Amino acid sequence: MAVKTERSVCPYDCPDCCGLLVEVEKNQVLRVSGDPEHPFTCGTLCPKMNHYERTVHSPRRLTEPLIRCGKKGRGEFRPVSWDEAIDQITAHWRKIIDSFGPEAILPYSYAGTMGIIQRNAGHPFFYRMGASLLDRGICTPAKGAGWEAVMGKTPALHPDEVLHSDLIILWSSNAAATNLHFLHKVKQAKKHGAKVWLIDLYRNQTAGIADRTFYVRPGSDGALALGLMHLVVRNQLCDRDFLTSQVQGFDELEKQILPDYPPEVVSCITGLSITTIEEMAQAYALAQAPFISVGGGVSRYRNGAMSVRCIVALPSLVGAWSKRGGGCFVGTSTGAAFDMSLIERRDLLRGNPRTINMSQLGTALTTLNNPPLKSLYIYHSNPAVVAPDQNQVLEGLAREDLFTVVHERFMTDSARYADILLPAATSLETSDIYRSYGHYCIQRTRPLIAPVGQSKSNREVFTLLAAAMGYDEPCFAQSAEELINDLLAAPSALRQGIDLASFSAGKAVELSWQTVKNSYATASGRIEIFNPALSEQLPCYRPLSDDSYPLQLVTAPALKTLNSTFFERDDLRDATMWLKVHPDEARSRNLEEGQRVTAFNDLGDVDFSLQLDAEVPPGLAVAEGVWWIEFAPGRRTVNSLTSQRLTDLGGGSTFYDNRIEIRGG
Ligand SMILES: Nc1nc2c(c(=O)[nH]1)N[C@H]1C(S)=C(S)[C@@H](COP(=O)(O)OP(=O)(O)OC[C@H]3O[C@@H](n4cnc5c(=O)[nH]c(N)nc54)[C@H](O)[C@@H]3O)O[C@H]1N2
Ligand SMILES: Nc1nc2c(c(=O)[nH]1)N[C@H]1C(S)=C(S)[C@@H](COP(=O)(O)OP(=O)(O)OC[C@H]3O[C@@H](n4cnc5c(=O)[nH]c(N)nc54)[C@H](O)[C@@H]3O)O[C@H]1N2
Ligand SMILES: [Mo]
Repeated sequence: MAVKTERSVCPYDCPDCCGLLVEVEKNQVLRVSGDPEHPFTCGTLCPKMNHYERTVHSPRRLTEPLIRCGKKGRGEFRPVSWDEAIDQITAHWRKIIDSFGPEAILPYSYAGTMGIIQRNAGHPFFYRMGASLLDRGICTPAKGAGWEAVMGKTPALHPDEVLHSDLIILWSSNAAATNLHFLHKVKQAKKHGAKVWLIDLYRNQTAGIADRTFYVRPGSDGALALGLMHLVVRNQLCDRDFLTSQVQGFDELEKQILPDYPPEVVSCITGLSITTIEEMAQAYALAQAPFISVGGGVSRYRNGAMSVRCIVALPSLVGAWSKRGGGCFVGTSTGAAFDMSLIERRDLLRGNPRTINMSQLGTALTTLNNPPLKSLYIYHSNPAVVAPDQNQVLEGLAREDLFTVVHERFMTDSARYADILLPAATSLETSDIYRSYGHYCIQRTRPLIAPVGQSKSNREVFTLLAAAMGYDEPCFAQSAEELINDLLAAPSALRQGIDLASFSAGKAVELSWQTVKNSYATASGRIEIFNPALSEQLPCYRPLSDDSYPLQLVTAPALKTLNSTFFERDDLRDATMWLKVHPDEARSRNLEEGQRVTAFNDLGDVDFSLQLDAEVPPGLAVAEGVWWIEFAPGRRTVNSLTSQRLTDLGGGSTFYDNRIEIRGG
C-alpha cells in the first residue's frame, strides 16, 4: 500500500493549534510534519509534535480495558472486555445513584484533547445523569476575568496585529515554549525594527529574543502597571483625547489610585530600579503602537485577575488601542465559531447539582458530604499530578470506597488509581473540529488510522455508557461525524464566507474576523477602567503578603512537555526533575549543584535534583513541567507543594503563588 499524506491538527492545549501533515501507511503513522499551507503555523512544529507518531504508536499505549486487581494506586490490573467494563461501570453507578443520588458522581476532564467534539463529549451524559458539575477553571480564568473587567466582551485583536507594532511586551509569557508561532511573528516585527521586552521572573527560554528583560518579584505586576501609568500621567504623555472619548473612569484612577504608585514605591514592590521603571514608562508612552501580549503567568496568583486588569488598563492611557499594532492581547475569541450548546447539551441537565471547582479536587474527595463523592470519571486529564495539593488528591484517590474510572492513552498517575481503566484513542484515530485560542483558524479532522488496539474515542465511550444507562435521547447515539454535520448546519457570524470546500477537505481556514477600532463591548460602550459592576471598581494592587517560607516556588511550563503530557516520551523528558535556584540560595544552605534536595512547605515534601542558575533571582525557586511520579526522584511531584487556594476572580488556580524551603535530601 502506498504512503498517503493527510492533513490533521495538533490536539493539545496550546494556543498554536498547529496544522499537521501526516504520512500514513497501513494504519501506521510514519511521519508528522508541519502543514506549510496553515495560515498561522506555516509548516513548522515544536519539538514535541515533530515526532507525534512516537506518541501514537508508543509501546506505552493502553490497548485494552483493564480492571483493578491489586491495591488502589498500585497500577495492578487484568484485562476485561469492553462489554464487561461498561456493565461494571454502569452497575456501580446505578447502585451509587440509588443510595446517594447522582451528585455522588463527578466527571473530571480538562484538555488532553482540544477538539471540541471529543473534549466536551461527556457533558450531555453527566448533565442527563444529574452528576455534580465541574468548574473547569484550572488554567487561566483569572486572566479572562481581568480582561473582562476592563474590556467586557470586546473581541481580541488579531495576533498578526503585532507585525505592525514598534514595541512588543511579552508580559509573563514563555512564548518560546508555549506559543512558538506567535514568537515567529514577533521575530518578523523585530526585523522591521520593533523592540521586544520580556517582563518575567527569571530568564526563561524566550529571553533570548528580547531586547530588554525585566525580572520582577512574583505577583507584583499590578504595581508595575500602575507605576507605569503614574509616570505616563506625571510626564504628561497621556492621550487625553482618547481617554475622554473612549474610556470610563480615568479621572477616578488618576485621583484615587495612581498617586500611591510613584516609582520609589513601585521599585520596592517589584524589585526593579527607579531608573528602569522610568525608562520603561518613557519608552512605552513614546512608542507609536505598543503591543502587550499577556501570558498566563501573572494570573496564577491570589491577586491574578487584578494584576491582569491593571495591565489591560495600561494601553488606554496612551491611546494604543486606536493605533494599528497597538493594544493588549490575551488570546483570541473563537468561542462563537460553533454553537457549543449542540455539543454540550446543557438542556439535558437534571436537577440542580452542586458545582465543584477542579482545583479543589483534593478537598472535594476527602471532605464533601451530603452526599460524599462516591465515584469519579476521569477523562483526558491527569489530576493525580496536574491538580494542586497532590497529597490530598492522592489521599482521595486512594479511598477504597471511591469508584474511579479513568479513560486514558497511557498509564498515568491518575490511571494507576482506577478501578476500571479504559484505553483512549488519539487525535489521529478520531473525528473532530479544532479552533484555537491563539489564532483564528479552524480545522476539521478525520481518523487517519484505525484505533490502536481496542482504544475508543471519548464520544464512543459515552455512547456505550448512555446506552447501558438507558439514556435514550438521540444525541447519545449520534456519531462524531453526524454531530459535526449538525454543527456546520447551524449558522455562525464568524464562519460566514469561509471556504467550506477547503474546510471539509481538512485544510485550515481562517474565520471571518475583523478588528473594529474604537468599539468596545462593555456596558458603557467604553473601556472601563472604572467598572461599577465589580466590588472593587478601580484597578489596584493587592500584595501577596506571604512570607511563610523563604522561597517563592514558580512551577512554569517546560519546553519539551505540555502539562503532564509527553512524559510518555523518553526523547522529550529531561534527565531529571530539576529545581532551579540562584547559587547564593544554595550556598547559604550548604547545597550543591546536582544534589538531591527536598523542597517542603505545610502541604508536602518533594524531592528534586538541584540546579544552580544565576539567572534565577535570589528568593525564587523554579520547577518546570508537571512530571509523572514514575520519573520523579522521590514519590511526589511539584503539585504536592501547591495549594488549592483560588484566584481573586474567576475561580482560577494559583499554581505560582506558593512558598517553600529546601534542605539536602
Ligand atoms: N511547551 C509547553 N507549551 C505549553 C504548555 C506547557 O506546559 N509546555 N502549557 C499549555 C497551557 S495549558 C497553557 S495555559 C499555556 C501557558 O502559557 P502562558 O500563557 O504563556 O503562561 P505561562 O507559560 O504559564 O507563564 C509563563 C511565564 O510566566 C512567568 N511568571 C510567573 N509568575 C510571574 C509573575 O508574577 N510576573 C511575571 N511578570 N511573570 C511571571 C513564568 O516565569 C513563565 O516564564 O501554554 C500552553 N503551552
Ligand atoms: N504545578 C503546575 N500544575 C499545573 C500547571 C502548571 O503550570 N504548574 N498547569 C496547569 C494548566 S495551565 C493546565 S491547563 C492543567 C492541564 O491539565 P490536564 O488537562 O489534565 O493536562 P495533561 O497533563 O496534559 O493531561 C491530559 C491527559 O489526557 C490524555 N488524553 C489525551 N487525549 C485524550 C483523549 O482524546 N481522550 C482521553 N480520554 N484522554 C486523552 C493524555 O494522555 C494526558 O494524560 O494543568 C495545570 N497544572
Ligand atoms: Mo492551561
